[in-house]
This record gives sequence, structure tokens and C-alpha cells, in this order.
Amino acid sequence: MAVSFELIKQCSKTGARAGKLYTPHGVFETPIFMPVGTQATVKAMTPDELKAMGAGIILSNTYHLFLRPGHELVAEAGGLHGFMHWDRGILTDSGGFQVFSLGSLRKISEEGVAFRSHIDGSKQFLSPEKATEVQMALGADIIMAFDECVPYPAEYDYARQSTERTTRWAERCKRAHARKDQALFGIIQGGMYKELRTASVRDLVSLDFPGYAIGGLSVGEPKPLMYEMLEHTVPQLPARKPRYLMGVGTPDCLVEGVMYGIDMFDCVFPTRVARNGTAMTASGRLVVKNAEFARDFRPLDMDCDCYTCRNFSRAYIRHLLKSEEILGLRLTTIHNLHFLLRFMGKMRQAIMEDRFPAFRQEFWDKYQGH
Ligand code: PRF
Ligand code: ZN
Repeated sequence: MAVSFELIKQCSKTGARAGKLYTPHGVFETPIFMPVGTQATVKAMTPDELKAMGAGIILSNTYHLFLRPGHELVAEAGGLHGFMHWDRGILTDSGGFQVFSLGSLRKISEEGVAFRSHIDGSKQFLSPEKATEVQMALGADIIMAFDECVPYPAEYDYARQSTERTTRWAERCKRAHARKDQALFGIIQGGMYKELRTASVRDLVSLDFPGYAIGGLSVGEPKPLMYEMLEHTVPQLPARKPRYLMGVGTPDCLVEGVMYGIDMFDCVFPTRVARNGTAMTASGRLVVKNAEFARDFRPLDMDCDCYTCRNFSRAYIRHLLKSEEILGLRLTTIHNLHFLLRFMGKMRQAIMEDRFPAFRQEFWDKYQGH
């Protein structure tokens, strides 16, 4: 099989686990954070810079690449890997989520979703078959089933119908998928209803996907509710398959997600807040744009060994950001991604040494908000 998962170590006290994800573009240690490269680029970073900070898999988006430049063009360029000159792992999201958050005037039916392009307003249509065809052309190592992310809050009846449709769509994606060198993951939905989560897991697991994502969380619900859903849902998933929590990437949620047994995460958070002038640190966010840092000649994060922290001060980075110099965004992005990737590495090491609960406690002792 092209993509497989090896469970290496399980925490003796929590659900946390360390594993290895084997793909045609390398073997990646889990738990892993996947930087987001929506438009076939992790904003402001070259592939070499990403490699230098140890990035393994990146995430890209079917919705965006389907609309521009088009999947046929990307296929002609040798798929996403060739097009963007990235020879490590790639996962593409199916477009389901983006159609709902970006597409205007969308209309959902059993067949799929009709929407208008956020670029030129043109009429478009995505279905399970189309999203799978596009993702086969893009050629990522891991592709996702076409789903509807149940919004929050949602009425029980809507959540149930939507979740059942997502399951039928997952079956159609599976039937349409015909590339042996890529893995198609199923996406669990169910809103904030435990019985719907249970049904979603049961139905998707019976379709036997090589990995499962948990979708429909981190959509505006209070964090304790997300944790409750994870605690309920994750243990029902097959232990030997990878588990991916979609759209989660703040340090607090990463620690808790890992504790409940999640192996993979992605989020625009580190790269997006970097471009807003916010640095991530073990004690929380540092808004380097703030006036208090004008004469602060220390690095963004005293405990960081990234290129930015080894060479530049808060005062200088603040100056670059204030002057809208491109280097400012690049330096904060380098730091945030490095910070988060190293954070995942530390969690993995703690799991390997069976001291994850102590790691988690130390994290919470230092961390303030996010
Ligand atoms: N479905 C898909 N992509 C997603 C989500 C989802 O539910 C989420 C929810 N946090 C983020 N990205 N396909
Ligand atoms: Zn740094």
C-alpha cells in the first residue's frame, strides 16, 4: 500500500500515541503538524526553508486549485509535487469545507454543491466524484473525502441529515477513487451530537478507509465542547489507522488533541497570525507589533533556535512589520512554523519516553491563553 501507518508507542496514562506515516514522498513521525499551503504555497516560504525547519507534510486545497490554476494544468506540470517543487508529503483537503466558507450562493443537493467562485463569480459545481477526480489529478499523497462541515450551532435534524449525506458522499468518493499511490481518508462529522458522531464513525469505519479525519470541530464552539467530542469520538476509531483533526493548530488544542489520540493536525493559525505580527511562544502569543517592543532587542522567543530568533530582534521585526516590509512577514512565519514543528517533536519525544502527562502539565503551567 502506498500510504500506511505504524503505531510505535502508546502513552500508558492517556490516549496519546507516537507513530510513523509511510507515504510515497517519505516517512513522517506522528503526531505531526501540517503547515497550510492553500494555493500550492505555504505563504512566504520556499520549499527549502520549509525543509530546513523540518516540515514533513503540507496541506493544500482542492477548492482553490480547482478554480485557479485548474487541476488539468497542475497535472500537466507533474502534479502538485512537480508544480510547486515540493518532494515531501502533501495532503489535499477535498473542498467541502472551503465551498461552505468561501463560496457564495452555494446550493447543496444530494448530487453535490453548486456555488459561485470567490474569484470571478462564475458558476461552479463540486460533487464527491468531481472532488475526487480533481484530487487524483493534483496527485497528493493523502486526499480527503468530500464532506459537509456541519456548522455550529446546528439543529439536531439538520446535523443528522447532513452527516448521513456526508457518509453517502464518502462512499461515492471511495468508488470514484482509482489511484493506488494515494490514500483517501474518510471524514467524521456529526456536529456536537455524540450519537451522530458515533453513527458517523460506525458508518465510515465500515467503509474501511486507510485513515480518518475528525471534521466539524473548531468551528466556533467552546473549547471544552470540542474536547468532549474528541474524548467521545477518538476511542471509537480503529487504533491502527491514522487520525487527523482538521483545522486545529493552537498549542493548547494540539496538546489536548494529542492527549485524546490524534496523530495529524493542520491549521492556518501559525502562518496567518505571523502575517498579522504575532509570534507564538511557550507562554502564549507575543504581539510583536505592539509599542512595548519598540526597543526590545531580545529575540521573539528566548527558547527558540530558529533562523529568526538566532539573528533578529523584536525591535527590528517590529520595524519591518510597521514599514510593511516583506521580510517582516517571512521572519515571523519562519519562527511560528519552527516553533510549532519543534513543539510537535517535543510532544512525540515525551510520548516515546512515556512522560506525556508531565509534559502536558508543564505546558499548562507556562501557557497563558493563546
Ligand atoms: N471538513 C473538511 N475540511 C475541514 C474541516 C471539515 O470539517 C474543518 C473543520 N475544522 C477544517 N477543515 N473537509
Ligand atoms: Zn524562533
